[in-house]
This record gives sequence, structure tokens and C-alpha cells, in this order.
Amino acid sequence: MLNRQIDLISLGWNKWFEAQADLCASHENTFARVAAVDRDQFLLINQTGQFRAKMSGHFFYQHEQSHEFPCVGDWVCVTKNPTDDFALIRSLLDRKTSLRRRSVGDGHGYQMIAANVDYIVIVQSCHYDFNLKRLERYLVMVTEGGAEPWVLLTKTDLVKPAILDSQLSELRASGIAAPVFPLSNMTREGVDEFIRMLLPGKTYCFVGSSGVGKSTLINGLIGRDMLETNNVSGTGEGRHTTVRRELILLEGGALVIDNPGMREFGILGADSGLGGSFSDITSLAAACRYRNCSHTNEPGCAVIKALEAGEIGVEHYDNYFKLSEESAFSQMSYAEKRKKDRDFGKYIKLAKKDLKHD
Ligand SMILES: Nc1nc2c(ncn2[C@@H]2O[C@H](COP(=O)(O)OP(=O)(O)O)[C@@H](O)[C@H]2O)c(=O)[nH]1
Ligand SMILES: [Mg+2]
Ligand SMILES: [Zn+2]
Repeated sequence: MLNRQIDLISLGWNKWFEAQADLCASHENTFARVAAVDRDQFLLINQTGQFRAKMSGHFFYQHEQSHEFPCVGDWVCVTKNPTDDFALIRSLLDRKTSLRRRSVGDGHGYQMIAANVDYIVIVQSCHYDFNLKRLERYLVMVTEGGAEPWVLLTKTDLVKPAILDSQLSELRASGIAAPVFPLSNMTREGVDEFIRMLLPGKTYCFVGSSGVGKSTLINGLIGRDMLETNNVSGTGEGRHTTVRRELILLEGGALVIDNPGMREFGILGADSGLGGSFSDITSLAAACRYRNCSHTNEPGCAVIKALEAGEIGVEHYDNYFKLSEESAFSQMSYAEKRKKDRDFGKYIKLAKKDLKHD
């Protein structure tokens, strides 16, 4: 629990959300941020501290697709009655950014991983995990969701300096524009440089394969072992993984979200098939007029401009789309989403039968 004064701004509230304040016009409602989701229960946080909540019946029945329900990082409008066990979520504020994954067993539907994240820290270990193509897949996903990507290379203590150097120059040569932080959680080399970059009130979500040191790093940031780390040393005992995503407010004021392994993201198999480097496209995309530009027909699209100028090849451009479709983080038509989410809808209808709140 937090034992210091917090306000909504220190939890990431900004003008984007302020502009939606009408949603919460009724005086008995307040805003809160989703710190964790546990099936139909939510852990929320606002200036009054942490508290439990459920979706109001009205909200629940109005929505049926998985991504329409609140996820970690979301801002919601709640009715909080001090005598009730659970506050009631009335509405969900429009997301500023989103990190999404392909639905399990379905090539097109998507599910939310986290919302309103400012920076997505893509973590790879330089010891047997470094992979440029997989990194590029993450970069596509991050850029499409509107957050800023950072790259973290962990376990520098396990490789010779020359190996790390070659990985760093490979990164540079590929044109990846994101900041890169090499560090070791063991020797702590590079850790302070990384911590210094974290800004109060900004949200950082850590993604990457299981075992690369995300939880170890975040535990270091928290200053105590709050997250269970995954001991990969092969003795078979104590093999724990991050089971839920939780938004954690650090002493320094930054907000962090840990994540389980990359299987979660539907980007397994990144090494096969398409290949190629898309960092040129993802970095061009940063210059598009619209944040959620699909690079197909929007005015002010930097990717189309580069395509027309012959700076990127047509085949390369097509491959990029294949990749982004495959990673299922591309925009879909509403009808398509409805169709693909039908299975989830069926599941929700079943779940509704046994639900009895308000
Ligand atoms: N040598 C070395 N081991 C590390 C480093 N960071 C984490 N580890 C170890 O790697 C294993 C997996 O770490 P964990 O934080 O659970 O990875 P996560 O799955 O990404 O959260 C643990 O045994 C850690 O002690 C590092 O920088 N160097
Ligand atoms: Mg972990
Ligand atoms: Zn564009």
C-alpha cells in the first residue's frame, strides 16, 4: 500500500482524460485507474488509495467484446460507497494508447494487455535471447498502439563486452530509433542510468520473453521482492512466473507494469517466415500526421510518402502489412471485429447467467 499523498496526476491523469470528465458528471462518481484485474474483480487506485470494484450491471451488459472491458492502466468512472465491499465501474474512458495481442486460437480478434502506457520497455537478454526480428515485431506492436518504445538489454554480466558491442551496433545499423539501455541486474551496471530516465506520472510497461529479468529489474525498482521472479536455473523447484499484471507506483513517482512471457503476445515464431527489417517503416510511422495511421490512405502519412518517393520498396511495404496483420495489432473493420469476437460473446453470455451483481 502507498503511504504518501497521491493525486490523479501522479497516477497518470492528464488532459486527454480531463477532456472526458463529462462522463463522470454525477457527483457521486469519481475517477480511478485500474491497477489490476482478477477475472470480474478490479483493483482500482485513486487519491483515496486502493479499493476493489466490479463492473456495474449496466456497463457489463452494454459491452461484449473483450477489449471493451477495463484492463490494467485504464481509467474508469466509478461509484464508490464507503459501506459497500465493491465500488461499481460505470464507464471506461477512451484510451490514449493501447497494447494489444492477438486472441488465443483466433488470427484476427484482439485482447487488451495494458492501456494508457506511455513507454513500452521491450526487454531482451543479451545472453541467448537477443533477436532483432523479434524486437522489430514488438516495435510494430508498440508503434501501432501509440506508445513510445524503449529497448532494454539485460544480463550484460553474462556476455563478453565484444558480444554486447556487436549487438549494440546491430541495433544501430538496423535503424531502430528507440533508446537502448544495456544493464545487468546482477552487477547493477547500467541500472541507475535506466532508473534516472523514469519520469514521475508516466507509465512504463515491460514486455519480453520469460526469463529475461523483467521482474528482477522491477523488484529492484520497488526496492523489495514484490513480484515473484522466474528462476530458470533448472533445478525444478520454485518455478514461478508473473501471474497478473499490476500497475505499481514507484517511490520516484513512475508507474510500472510487469508482464508474463511473450507467449501472451501471440508473436511466437517470430524467427520464421517473413523476416526482413521494418525499423525503417516503424520509425517513419512516428512522423505520420495521425497517431493511429494505418499507412494506407491517410493524409500526412510518412510511410506512403516514402513509398511514393521510392525510399522504401513496394514488396517491403507489403511484407510489413503481412507482419502487422499476423501480429493482429492492425486496425480491423467493426464488422470484422464483431464476427471474430463472437466466440468471446458466447462465453460472456454464459458467464452472465451466473452473475448476480447490481
Ligand atoms: N546473470 C544475470 N541473471 C539475471 C539478470 N536479470 C535476471 N536474472 C536472472 O534471470 C532469471 C529470470 O529473471 P526474471 O526476473 O524472473 O525474468 P522475467 O521472466 O523476465 O520476469 C532469474 O533467475 C534472475 O535472477 C541479470 O542481469 N544477469
Ligand atoms: Mg516475471
Ligand atoms: Zn502513416
